Amino acid sequence: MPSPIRVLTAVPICDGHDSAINTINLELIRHGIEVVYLGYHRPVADIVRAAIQEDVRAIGISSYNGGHIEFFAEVVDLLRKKGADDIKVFGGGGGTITHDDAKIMRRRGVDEIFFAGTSLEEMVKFVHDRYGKPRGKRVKSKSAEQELAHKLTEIEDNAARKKIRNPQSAIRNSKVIGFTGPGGAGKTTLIDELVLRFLNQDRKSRVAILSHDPSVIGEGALLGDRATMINSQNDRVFMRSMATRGQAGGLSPATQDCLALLARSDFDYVIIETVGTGQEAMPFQKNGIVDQTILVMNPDYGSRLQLQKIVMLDLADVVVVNKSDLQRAKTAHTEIGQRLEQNRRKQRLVDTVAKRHRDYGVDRLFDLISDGSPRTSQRDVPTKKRRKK
Ligand code: B12
Ligand SMILES: Nc1nc2c(ncn2[C@@H]2O[C@H](COP(=O)(O)OP(=O)(O)OP(=O)(O)O)[C@@H](O)[C@H]2O)c(=O)[nH]1
Ligand SMILES: [Mg+2]
Repeated sequence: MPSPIRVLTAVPICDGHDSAINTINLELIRHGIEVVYLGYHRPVADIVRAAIQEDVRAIGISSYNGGHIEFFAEVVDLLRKKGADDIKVFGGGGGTITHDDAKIMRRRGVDEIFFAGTSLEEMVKFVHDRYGKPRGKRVKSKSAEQELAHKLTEIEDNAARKKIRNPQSAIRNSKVIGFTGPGGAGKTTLIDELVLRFLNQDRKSRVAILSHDPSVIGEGALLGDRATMINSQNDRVFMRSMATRGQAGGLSPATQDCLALLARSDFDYVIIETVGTGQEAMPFQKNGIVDQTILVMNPDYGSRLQLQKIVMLDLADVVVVNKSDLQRAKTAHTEIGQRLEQNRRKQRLVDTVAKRHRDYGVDRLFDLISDGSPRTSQRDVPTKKRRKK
């Protein structure tokens, strides 16, 4: 089965009209397309950076507050400048984009503009017809970032066709940190706050994030973690969103290989976020590549009995009670603390409020994971040079 088409959608800077794009995202997903949604109020540079890292076929822009001729053209021009003009641009904006405007926009490199009254079916058909054909041979990448993005696509496509996987390399440059936990516990918000600290700690450090959202084989998915990210929209951060494409357990069939590639690329830290998981999940392989696992809990997990069933509580190196601003957080801390005591392992328990800037708990968590050098992994993998600090 061919891999799903991947597109990125966004709303331009100074524009909060996201109702149209939310409707269109849903329709695209329902018809087998993977949509990386970047959110609203997004500048050109963020859109182009994300599109290149995600290696999407096209960018769909929904614009209502004017300035669309310039904005769309700037996206096309920056893609060209970055040697990424294989990524196409299309979009709409109801009655705010006139037919005359659209003519100019097409001349400046935009593939298609959809007007008020167009059926959703027509737009989905356009995406399938225009961006659904297999990609031709790819031209040489203009940047290391683009090359990495292309390789990740290759791994993902090959995993789908069950071809030989990318050989695992023993060489590592990065510390790999795995985040897992129930849906909505605040994993992405927390990662974004930690990224801010990684970037501030060392002005040269680079971070990669591999983020997962659920999907069924051959079907679409909303890859929405980027929309929650603020600090991670940064040239020193490489973020890639992956759909699980039918695999249970919170990761995708291509995760291990993509992770191995990222870990031997030029990043100080590689952070992986699983799909929101339940009681059964043990997403990270026992002898795998993840150096440290962080379980992010919501204070509202139910009762003590639920805690007994959560397997990840036995395995995580650090357990975070996020949303500790909520009423139940104190009880949650006590109950989880008692549960961890039974394990008789050196596990850490940290309370955080990820949505608050400069949160003391997030600082503490940062100290626990940024110990300067990667912990020797379970496989005793030799660590190649670390970037000079
Ligand atoms: C809903 C709406 C709002 C909602 C937004 C809710 C939300 N979260 O999106 C609210 C009430 C919050 C709002 C606020 C404002 N709005 Co308003 N809003 C609208 C309204 C009524 C509908 C837009 C819409 O969502 N349509 C539904 C979509 C699905 O249909 P469509 O627009 O016809 O689009 C079709 C195609 O173009 C295509 N399409 C659209 N986008 C894309 C993208 C892709 C990738 C593809 C493939 C296709 C596609 O899909 C549709 C298919 O039929 C329009 C007026 C109008 N009738 O268009 C004004 C309008 C866009 N708003 C306007 C204004 C001025 C504002 C405010 C500045 C008002 C104010 N003074 O505070 C604020 C700004 C908000 C902000 N932060 O940016 C103006 C813009 C004027 C301009 N550009 O010259 C408009 C045109 C109203 C007007 N006539 O003055 N607004
Ligand atoms: N009250 C409170 N809300 C928070 C906190 N951290 C995150 N949130 C909110 O919780 C919601 C979910 O946050 P995400 O970071 O998207 O959670 P997630 O675990 O990544 O979610 P999935 O990827 O969908 O599993 C958002 O609305 C956040 O603003 C916190 O410390 N306190
Ligand atoms: Mg998330």
